[in-house]
Amino acid sequence: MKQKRIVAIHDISCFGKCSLTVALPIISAAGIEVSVIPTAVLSTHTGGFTGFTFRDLTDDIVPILDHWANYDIQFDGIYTGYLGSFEQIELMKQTFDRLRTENTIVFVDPVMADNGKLYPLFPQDFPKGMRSLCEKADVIIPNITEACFMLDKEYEEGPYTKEYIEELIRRLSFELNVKRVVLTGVYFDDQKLGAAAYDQDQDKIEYAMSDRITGYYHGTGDVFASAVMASMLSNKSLKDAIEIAVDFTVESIKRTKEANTDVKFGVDFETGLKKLASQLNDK
Ligand code: PXL
Repeated sequence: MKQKRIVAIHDISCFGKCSLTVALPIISAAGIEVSVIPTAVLSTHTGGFTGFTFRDLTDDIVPILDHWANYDIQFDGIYTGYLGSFEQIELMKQTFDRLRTENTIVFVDPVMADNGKLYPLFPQDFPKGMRSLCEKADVIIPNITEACFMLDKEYEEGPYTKEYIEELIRRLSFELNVKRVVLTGVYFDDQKLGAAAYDQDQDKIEYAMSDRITGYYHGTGDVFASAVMASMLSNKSLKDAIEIAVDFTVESIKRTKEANTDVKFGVDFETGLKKLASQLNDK
C-alpha cells in the first residue's frame, strides 16, 4: 500500500511538548510521512512559562511553498494548529489552495483559547480570523471555548447537556460549512470527559468519553488532534478515530499525573506510541 503523506503546519515550541514536537511523533507512529512548515520557533509554549523567545517564520512560508512547487509533492492531509497572526491565517488559505488535491483532507485545529479565555498573545478578534480558516477545512477540531468564540456565543462552563453540545456542533458544521466537526472538552457530569464528532453527510453525532482527570495538562489538545488525524488517515471511522484519540490522550495524562510531572511540561504520550502504532497499523 502507498504510504500516506501529510504536512503539519504549527510552531516549534522547543520545550514543553505541544504543536510540532507532538504532531510529528504521533502521526509518524501511524506509518504516515510527516512534512512540516514551522510557523515560529519559541523557547517554550506560551501557557504558563514567562520570558519565552519567539521567532516568527511567516516570511519563510511562501518561499517554502515556491520551492516545493518545483517537485511533484502531493499530500493526503494538511494539518494546521497554532498560528500566530492574521497574516499567517491568510497564508494558510493560500497554502490550502496551493497544496490541496481532490483527495487531500484539510484539518484545522483552531488553537487559540481554552476555559473561556484566549491564550496569551491573541487579540480579541482572532476567533473571526480562525473561523474564516475553518470555513476552508474538511475537518475542524475546536474545544468548547474555541467553538463558542467562533460562533460569537458566550462561553458557558459545564457540565453540558446533550442538547447544548448537539446544537453547538451542528451550528459549527452548518454555519462554517464544514463536513466533519470534532468537539473536545465535552462533559455531562464530573466523572467523564471526552469528545463529540459530527458528520454532516450522515447527520450523526458520536461520543467518546473517558475518565475525567483533574488538573490542566498542557499540549493535550495537540496530542488529541494528532491522534484523530493519524486515525482518520489510517482509514478509521470518525467514531473509532475519536475513541482511539480519547484513550491515547487520557492514558498519557494518567501517566503524567502519576509521575507528578509539572503540567506545563506536556504529557507522557511517548509511552503510548507503541500501542497506538499497533492500533493504526493493523491494515
Ligand atoms: O498547545 C497549543 C499551543 C501551541 N503552540 C504554542 C502555544 C500553545 C498553547 O498555549 O502556546 C506556542
